[in-house]
Amino acid sequence: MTRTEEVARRLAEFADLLEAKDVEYKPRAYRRAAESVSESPDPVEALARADEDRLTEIEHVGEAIASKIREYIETGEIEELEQLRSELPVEIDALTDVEGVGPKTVGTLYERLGVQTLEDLEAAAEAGDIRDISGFGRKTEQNILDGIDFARQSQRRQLLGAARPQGERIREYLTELDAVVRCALAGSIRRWKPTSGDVDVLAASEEPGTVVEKFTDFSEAGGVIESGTNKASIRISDVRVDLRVVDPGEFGAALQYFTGSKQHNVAVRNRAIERDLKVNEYGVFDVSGVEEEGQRVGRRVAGQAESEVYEAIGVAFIPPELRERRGELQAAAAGELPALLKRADVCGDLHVHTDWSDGGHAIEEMAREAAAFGHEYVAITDHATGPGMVGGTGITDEQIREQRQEIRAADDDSEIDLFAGIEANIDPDGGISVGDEVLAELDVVVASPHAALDGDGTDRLAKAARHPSVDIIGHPTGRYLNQRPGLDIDVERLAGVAADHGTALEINANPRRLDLSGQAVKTAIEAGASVVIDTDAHQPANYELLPYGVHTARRGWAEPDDVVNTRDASDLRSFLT
Ligand code: DGT
Ligand code: CA
Ligand code: CA
Ligand code: ZN
Repeated sequence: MTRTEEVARRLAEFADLLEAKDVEYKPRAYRRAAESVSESPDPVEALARADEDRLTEIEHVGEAIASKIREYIETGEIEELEQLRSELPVEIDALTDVEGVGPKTVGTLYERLGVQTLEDLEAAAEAGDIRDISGFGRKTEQNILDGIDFARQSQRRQLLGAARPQGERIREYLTELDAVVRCALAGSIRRWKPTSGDVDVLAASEEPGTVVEKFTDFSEAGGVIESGTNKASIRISDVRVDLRVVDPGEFGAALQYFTGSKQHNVAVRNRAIERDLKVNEYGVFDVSGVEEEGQRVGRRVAGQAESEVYEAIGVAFIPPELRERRGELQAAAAGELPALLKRADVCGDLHVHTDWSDGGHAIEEMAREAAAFGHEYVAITDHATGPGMVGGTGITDEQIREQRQEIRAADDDSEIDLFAGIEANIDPDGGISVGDEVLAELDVVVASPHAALDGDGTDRLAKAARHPSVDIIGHPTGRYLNQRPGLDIDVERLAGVAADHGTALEINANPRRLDLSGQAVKTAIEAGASVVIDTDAHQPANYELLPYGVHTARRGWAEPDDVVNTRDASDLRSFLT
């Protein structure tokens, strides 16, 4: 962890502990400062050591917080934080990982029941002690128990958003080596699956020993799990990375094999067998009339390039995102694979937050950065007030009108088109948290569920999709990967309603969400609905999350026409009206 990350983490802990102690306002100030620090392009120690202290140049860092940062850099601790920790000796990160348990709950549970750890929490819930605290009740207690289970179960799989960047760094490092002819990611991260058990990397080389050695020497490696002649596994942070080194002439076959999924590979092998071919990680072999057994027997018909494997079995190349055995082989054989969406097809982002709600930056800045990112338009969609919006982060109907004026003014000065929007809440009964007249004045209305995220949500979301002003259903299930499963949805039925009412279903590109999932996207598109890929940016750096949305759309077999924000600005306006 860099110094800057350490500081950001401590400021966030500060915020949690203050909130647990029911302190007002300050938690939000610390949380915003933590976010700005983590995005700071300059390391904090450099800013602190400049001739003139430059810490307060970081957004949301005032003199009070700057002095805490300075104290940390100079002494390695922050006295006030130590004090808070001793007053509230709880494992705040572990406890707040449980869905439905926020800092305030942690504070109450410590005060009333002495809960300090996840084990304490589980014991208290199982003993039925939590239901007796006012404001909690039986249902909350049960939710906490479910949340603990879910948090534990999920800990084994990494988010794509964490695993993929690790994989990319390893791939770059290996690609630079003289001994490496080719290198690629494989396994579930190459298929852009939302979570993965490990990171699989494949390298082609004539000198596997050298490559394995360099791999286990990688500076970020936190330990070597195993190491052999042509494969090894290391740990980087919490991620397991598996490397296999193969002969360059067999790289394509190995890449096809190790990309999976296992189910897809079974289908490939079965098709091969019908054609007297044998497919394995070493190649594709014509085994007609061959009696002997072995890995490389028969006449080799493919090996070096991955595309040859598909060619050999008489089908078109199947992009990795489709290899989930959802009919891709039949489609490829019939020449009916979709012409998949590409990143360059996406023209803008329709779900973006600013400092009007819980984003960290002004409208003008989010617009400017969207232009710099290459977008043709962006919709400003801050949170409206409503249930589920903790800490008063949402804006009122009156403020929505004020903000609309500001967006229009910013649009006049902007290089790209700005749409005035809102992210409204979908209430448990499907109602929208903003007045109809106000909604009707906006260009883009994203309606999203933020609270009461259990049980079947189909009717609730379908009702929102029917609302004449709603354009997009945001992060439809409300899931947080590894944290909460979100609403159950009959996607086919919801998509039917959405299609009838010209409402798009969102693919939220945030790697914590990836909501809708690829599979749901496929169902939605087949039912006639359109999707939209949004980053839900709360800061400019979040625009970079777009690929996670694009590849999720590809996992859902999306073509450019299925995706609303592949339209240019004027075409989009006609969709929005
Ligand atoms: P993960 O890591 O759980 O997210 O999922 P994958 O798909 O990355 O699975 P992993 O890492 O166990 O193996 C990578 C690929 O290697 C897998 O997608 C297909 C191939 N593979 C591994 N073991 C087997 C096997 O026993 N049979 C077959 N057919 N393929 C395998
Ligand atoms: Ca894997
Ligand atoms: Ca693996
Ligand atoms: Zn949002």
